[in-house]
Amino acid sequence: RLAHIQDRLEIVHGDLLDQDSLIELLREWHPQEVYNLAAQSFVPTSFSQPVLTGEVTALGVTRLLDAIRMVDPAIRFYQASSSEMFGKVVEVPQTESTPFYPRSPYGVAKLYGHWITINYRESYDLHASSGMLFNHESPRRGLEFVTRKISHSVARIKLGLDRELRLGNLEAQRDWGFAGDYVKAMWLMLQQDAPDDYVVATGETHSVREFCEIAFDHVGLDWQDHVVVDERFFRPAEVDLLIGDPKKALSQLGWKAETSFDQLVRMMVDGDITELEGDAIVNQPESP
Ligand code: F7E
Repeated sequence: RLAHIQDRLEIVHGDLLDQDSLIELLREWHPQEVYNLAAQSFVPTSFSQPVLTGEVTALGVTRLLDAIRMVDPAIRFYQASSSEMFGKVVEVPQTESTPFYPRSPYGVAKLYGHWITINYRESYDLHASSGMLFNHESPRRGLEFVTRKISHSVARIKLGLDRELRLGNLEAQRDWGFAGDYVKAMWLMLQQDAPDDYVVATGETHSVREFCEIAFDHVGLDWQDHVVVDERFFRPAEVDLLIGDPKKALSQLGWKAETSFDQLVRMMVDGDITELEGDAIVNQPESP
């Protein structure tokens, strides 16, 4: 997923399970800013691999923060906290002061990461901020997440490569935004004089069903002719409704989401159609 910018990047190895590798990286590269976006981030996998999820997504944050404390406490740190920490929501919409109620081992692990970031900020005076990001999507999203699963399947069905799309809970509601907008908020957090925690969201919520409707409609198809509900994709505990209140990000960072829900859905479907058409051209047999 980095292929489009790989010639402008230097990729080096580090492992959130191996603190020495993190210390080595910081010593060798002297970064001024560190963005921790690494995690076991797929919620269903966190139910089947809860301990691994805790090691990476929770304790991994401590390893990285502690490496920063040891090597150079002036490094500015961003932690990718998640709306999954709000889980079975106790307040609508969710703000920076809404109490947490995670509903998966992933949500629990992210909550640990969130609090250890605050603890290191308060204990060692680190410039450590966390962004409580609501779902952020793009054509580069992994195929296991529902938005990309839908957009990819819509493109395959449109191109005659498939006929049906099997999904779980169509009634789940999420505050979906465009990842390209959200990374600006992350960067802005580290440019502030003081570290802080922010909700990053659009302030709108939509169901999986609505996502399907718009995605199929965009290519002239009716979602009801293709979507099949399959119990295999239901979760042991579900997060039914998320909607963030991004007021603080607007007032303190001057940030707001620029991409609408409709634009996001259409961008993802178009991205998959272009990619699949490209594959079809590449895979065409050579003419004799
Ligand atoms: O599910 C429902 C599913 O897997 C969204 C991660 O980036 O955002 C993401 O977590 C909803 C859930 O994302 C299928 O039950 C229905 O209610 O796309 P998702 P997520 O679990 O919300 C947060 C902010 C993160 O931090 C996470 O790392 O869609 N759903 N049918 C389905 N979900 C999937 N994956 N597949 C289905 O077939």
